Amino acid sequence: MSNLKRKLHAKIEEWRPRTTKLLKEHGDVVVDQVTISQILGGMRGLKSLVTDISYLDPDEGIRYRGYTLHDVFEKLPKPKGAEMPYVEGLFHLLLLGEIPTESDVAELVDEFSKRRILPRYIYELIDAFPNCSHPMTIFSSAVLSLHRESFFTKKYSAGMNKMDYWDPTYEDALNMLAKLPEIATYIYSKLYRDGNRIQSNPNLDLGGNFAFMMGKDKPYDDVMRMHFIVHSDHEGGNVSAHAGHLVASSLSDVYLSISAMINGLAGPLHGLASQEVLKWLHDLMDTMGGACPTEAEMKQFVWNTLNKGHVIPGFGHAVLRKTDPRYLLQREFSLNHLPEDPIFKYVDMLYKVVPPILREQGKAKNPFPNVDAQSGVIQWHYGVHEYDFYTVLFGIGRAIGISANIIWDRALGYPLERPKSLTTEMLEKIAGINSENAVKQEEEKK
Ligand code: NMX
Ligand code: MLT
Repeated sequence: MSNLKRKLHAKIEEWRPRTTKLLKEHGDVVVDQVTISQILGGMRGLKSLVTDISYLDPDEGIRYRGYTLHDVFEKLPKPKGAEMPYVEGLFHLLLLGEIPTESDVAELVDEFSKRRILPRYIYELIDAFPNCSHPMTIFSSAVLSLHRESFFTKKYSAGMNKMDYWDPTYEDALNMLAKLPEIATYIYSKLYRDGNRIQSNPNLDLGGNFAFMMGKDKPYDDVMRMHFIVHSDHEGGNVSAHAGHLVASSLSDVYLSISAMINGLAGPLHGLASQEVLKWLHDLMDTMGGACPTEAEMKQFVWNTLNKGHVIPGFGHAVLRKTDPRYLLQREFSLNHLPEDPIFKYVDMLYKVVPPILREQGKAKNPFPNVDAQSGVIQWHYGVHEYDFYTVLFGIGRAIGISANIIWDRALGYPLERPKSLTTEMLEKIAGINSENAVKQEEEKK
């Protein structure tokens, strides 16, 4: 058994009594009340999920296991000469809540490397897609198809004690995470490089190997380490995290659950916004004939977008009420590495002009930029111009956090998720409204 798995087992044994005590002795304690606007408004702000992997404060932003992003980037071990930490170290942190040592990370780098090989049928599956397919569709299908490799599913059908569910889930998670860079870069070479594929280098860490397979030189390895780390988790209620957790709650294995997570991420209000931002910026560039717009022209473009009834991609958030620290971190990287990039200059101007406009419009609760407003610009700068691929990159990062969550879901025995739904009429009754329908039905009963 690896050190990580041994330590995880000990942590699980230590943690279980806390959940059991809460449930058995304090199960009736009221945490929150629910209003009609929450029920009709996408459950916004409803405290009804639990995760110990990360917590999102509306003003401060995300903390992974209690660490701010700044702490995470400062404390996690880095490859020699690298600016950004090992992604494998982040997985250790999310899973155990502890900053790993250099040797912890080395062990995990080795584990990932050993598990990275894809079965032949995954290449064949990817090849079978028409080239006009969206890369997220192929990505999700490839992960879904790996379901036949699941240890959890095999052990479950053979009969397994509930207390052991976490173990094959852990094995599935590591096997899947190690394969995601291979899947993603194979999709990239099929769709955008006429199938010319660069084989992986088993001596590199996940971020380094990803850059290698993309055929990119330094500092793209650091770009990807940063990218995967900042996108890995955003507490439990965002669409991708919630989709992954929900599907896993029926004891679907990691592959089925992460495929669902990817499908949630593929929507334009969630992860697809990273591609939407670049698309929108290129529309602006076309309008400007490539020239940098003045502030007044930029404002007009933003208003035109709003007046068409469209959202400004990369701005706003369901929970955050300040600029996303993930945006700021990537902005800092951009200021250091690509300050003269024309698209970065556009993004920088948007940072200034969009918030006052969204405030003036008076709809968005948070007028500030989110993670997606910056990530694509960096990819573009380093030559990844196929922006419909950006959400796949988000997906690799997010799978790291959601896998850690699913392993803990299994370890703590979280049950099938099954909230109760009501009808509109029931809500009307609760609100004291005598709707036409309610009156009619009352009359019919008489
Ligand atoms: N541009 C224009 N209108 C906006 C924006 C925006 N960027 N953000 C919010 N609004 C509108 C929103 O559409 C809603 O309008 P209506 O009342 O007509 O339905 C109103 O403001 C209130 O929305 P909020 O309560 O502020 O936001 P909500 O929690 O519903 O949605 C987002 C959050 C992130 C979906 C929303 O801000 C948005 O659509 N942003 C643009 C897309 C985006 O960047 N998504 C990525 C989010 C991060 N991620 O990676 O997932
Ligand atoms: C995320 O990273 O999941 C997004 O910022 C959306 C969210 O947290 O709701």
